[in-house]
Amino acid sequence: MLLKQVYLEHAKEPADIRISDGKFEKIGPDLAPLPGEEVEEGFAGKMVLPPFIESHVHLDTCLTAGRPRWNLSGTLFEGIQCWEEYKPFLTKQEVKERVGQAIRLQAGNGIQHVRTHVDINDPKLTALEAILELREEVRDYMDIQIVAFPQYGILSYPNGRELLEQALKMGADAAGAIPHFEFTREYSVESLNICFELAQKYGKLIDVHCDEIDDEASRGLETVATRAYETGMGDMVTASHTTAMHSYNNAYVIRLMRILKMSGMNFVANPCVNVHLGGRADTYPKRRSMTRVKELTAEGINVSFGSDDIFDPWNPLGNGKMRDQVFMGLYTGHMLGYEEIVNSYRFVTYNAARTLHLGDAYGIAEGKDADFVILDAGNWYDALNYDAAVLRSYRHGRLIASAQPARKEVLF
Ligand code: 17E
Ligand code: FE2
Repeated sequence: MLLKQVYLEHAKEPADIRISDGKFEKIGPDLAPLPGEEVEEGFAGKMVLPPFIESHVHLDTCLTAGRPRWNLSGTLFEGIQCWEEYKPFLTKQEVKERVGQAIRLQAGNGIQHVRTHVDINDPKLTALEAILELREEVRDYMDIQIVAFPQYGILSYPNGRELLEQALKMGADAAGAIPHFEFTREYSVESLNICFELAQKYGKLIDVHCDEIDDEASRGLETVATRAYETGMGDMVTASHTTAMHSYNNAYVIRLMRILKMSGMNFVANPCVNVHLGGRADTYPKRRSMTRVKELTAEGINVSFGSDDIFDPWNPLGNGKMRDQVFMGLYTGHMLGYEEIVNSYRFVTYNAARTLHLGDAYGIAEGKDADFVILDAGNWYDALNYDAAVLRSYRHGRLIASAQPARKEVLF
C-alpha cells in the first residue's frame, strides 16, 4: 500500500509511506506507485502517529461501575471496598468478556499497547488467569503487559508474597507493590524489598502503585528510586501515581529529585483519576493531587499518562481514549505552553513506550513494523483540541480499526 501525503508527527511537509509485508518499506516526499500497488489518497493532509499506548489501566476492574454499588465518596478507599464486593462475581468467562469489550474500546481509539495492573490479592487468581489467556487471544491486535498488583499489600494481606511470586511464575510481566497501603512504614519498605527481589529472581519489570495518597509523609518513592538505582534495574522500574509528591514540601523534593534522576526510573501520572480521587480529605483549598509532571519532565525524567480506570469503582466515566488523559494532564499540570501542547502526544506514545520498555521496535521508520494510526486532523494541536477521531489503526500493515470522520453542519 502507498499512503499519500500524510503528516508524520509534526513534520512541516507531507510525506508518502510505502507499506509492504507488514513493514514500513519506504518513507519519502513523493513516491511513485509500483505496478499494481494499492494507492491510498483519501487521507492526504491528515496526521500519522505511532499507535497510542495505555501505560496504566486496571482492566480487571473495568466496566464494573455501579455493580454491586457506586462509589459515592469518590475516594480510593471506597473504590477498593466496592471492588471487594464485586470480587465474588468474578469468573474466568465473565472477566474475559468484560475485559475483551474494554480492549475493543481501546483498539477503536488507536491503542495497540496496554499495561494493565491485575489484582492478585485473590487466593484463586481468577482475573489473572483470565487476562493471561486473553493476552494470547488478542496478541495479533493488541500487546498486553500484565503487572501483578497486590491491591491490599504484599505484607498486609494473607500470603501476599506467595501470591505475587505465583503470579510472576504464571506469566505476569511485572511485579507490583502498594507501599502506601501497607499497615506500617516498616512493611512498606520491606514490601518494596520483596517486590525487587522477586522481579530480579524472575527477570520481570516493576511497576509500583506508589504513594497514591495526599499524605506528605508517604515516602515509598525514595525507596523505589534507591532500589532502582542500587540494583541497576533503572528504567525497568516505574512508579505510578506518586500523588503524594504533589504534597511534599519543596525542600524535600529538591533532595528527592537527585536520586530520581540517578535511578533512571519512569513515572506514570493518571490525570483524570488522580484529580478525581485526590483532595478528598481537603476542605478548601482542595489539592489537585497529580504528581509533579512538569518538574519531572523538566529534569529529563520519563513521564507517561495513563487512564487508570474505565468505568469502574474509581472512575464512573472512562472511554479508553488516551487523548482525554493528555487534555486533563495538560490543564492539571499547568502545561499549556505552545511547545508543551504540540509535544504532548509523547505522553501517550514515545514516553509510554519507554515506560513499557518496548525498545526500538516502536515508532515510524523504514524497516519497522507498520503499526500506526491516522488521525482526523492535520496536526496534534488540532487533534487534541477538537478530539479528532482515529480514522484508521494499522498493525503490521493490517487494518484493525476504523472510524468515519464526524460531520457537523451549522445552519447560519
Ligand atoms: N487500586 C488502587 O489502589 N489505586 C487505583 N488508582 C486503582 C485501583 C484504580
Ligand atoms: Fe492504578
